[in-house]
Amino acid sequence: MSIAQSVLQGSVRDRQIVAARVIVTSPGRNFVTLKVETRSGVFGLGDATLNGRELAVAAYLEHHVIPNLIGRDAGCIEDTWQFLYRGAYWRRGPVTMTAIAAVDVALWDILGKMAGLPLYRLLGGRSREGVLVYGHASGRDIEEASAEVARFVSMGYRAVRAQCGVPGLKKPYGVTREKNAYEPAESELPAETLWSSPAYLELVPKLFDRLRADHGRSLELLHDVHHRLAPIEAARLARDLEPYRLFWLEDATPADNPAGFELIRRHAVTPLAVGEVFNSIFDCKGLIERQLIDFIRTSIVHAGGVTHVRRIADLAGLYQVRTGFHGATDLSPVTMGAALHFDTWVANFGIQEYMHHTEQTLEVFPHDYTFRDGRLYCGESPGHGVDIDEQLAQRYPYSPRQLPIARLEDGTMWDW
Ligand code: GCO
Ligand code: MG
Repeated sequence: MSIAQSVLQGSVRDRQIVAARVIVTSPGRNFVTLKVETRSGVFGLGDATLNGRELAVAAYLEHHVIPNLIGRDAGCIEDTWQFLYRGAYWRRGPVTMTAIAAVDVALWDILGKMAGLPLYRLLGGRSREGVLVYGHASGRDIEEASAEVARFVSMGYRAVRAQCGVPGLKKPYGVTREKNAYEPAESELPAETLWSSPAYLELVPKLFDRLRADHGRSLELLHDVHHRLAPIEAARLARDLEPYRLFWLEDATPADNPAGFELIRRHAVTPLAVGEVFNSIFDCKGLIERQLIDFIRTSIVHAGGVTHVRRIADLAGLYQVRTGFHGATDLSPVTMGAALHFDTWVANFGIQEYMHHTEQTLEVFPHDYTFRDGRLYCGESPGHGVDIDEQLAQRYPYSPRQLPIARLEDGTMWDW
């Protein structure tokens, strides 16, 4: 029986996709959500948010994906994934892979709801009780950053990412203005920031020297370079940070050329994390197989959903590379919900990034995950456990915003 025929029979008929739509909402920041509905009335949600490029994914879904979904069997998750990936002819890229992810996560959500099982059980069951997360502490200077780390420790965090202002550089990456989560995409046109690698390289070892002195050896500390350094500079920083035993140093250099990481490896044993901007297993493959990284950050929302990221995690597992999914606030609670189920199941779990969403966002996305003692716990409700309040969502119309750019002091464009 062909797939087209099978959707018309028995319970398969209940699983037939009868509607799908894109919901764009901006409760403090933009989110794009795909809602897929079946004939039985069961629906699934997938996140399709690509920060600063939201409407590209919304249009891709509306014009090029949704028409293909109507009439399909929502239970054919693998076939739908292959259809959207191979069938487009134009493969990969963040827009395509985010759109595919939204469909994939929505279909896993439907499968869970129809089976009456939480997503982690569909994947293979629980490997751990709770999911270790890291929060974001930052300060305009070292003093303030250390006080913020203390605040995270007092909230129960066992792992904290620390970022700090660099003297002379305006709008440093990762430093919040208030005690809210860092939201870089703040204006319609990109904000201009200033960068200096020498000034940064002087400062960061001092920051971690102070953090170890103030907070002891057992707290897990992380840091994000945000793709700013040349490989040999990244190697120097990774070596300078060795005494402070980081959990990881993230995006130490742009990964466009994976061989750059060989230079870092040659000089330092600081663990390396990469991959939040990756969107397929082919971006990850070289770094993993050559054992140039320790944590892979590629997330469900930007890399084709659960179906594809599961393959990335399995490949990583062969080389003892662990997961450390991207979890900034521009990934919606839908992604957080799905990621926590994945993290609860996956054998080679490392850590999960957790930037707390604003209360406004959390109201729009009712969810059943909870934070306790430095860990997040996924809920037991069927599917991924995150919903959307569509009426409330309507009250927050899309607001155009782009990510900042960075320039050197002489005006040269740099990596933000
Ligand atoms: C992180 C990231 C974010 C990104 C943001 C871009 O490690 O959390 O680097 O801060 O900059 O997700 O949209
Ligand atoms: Mg990052």
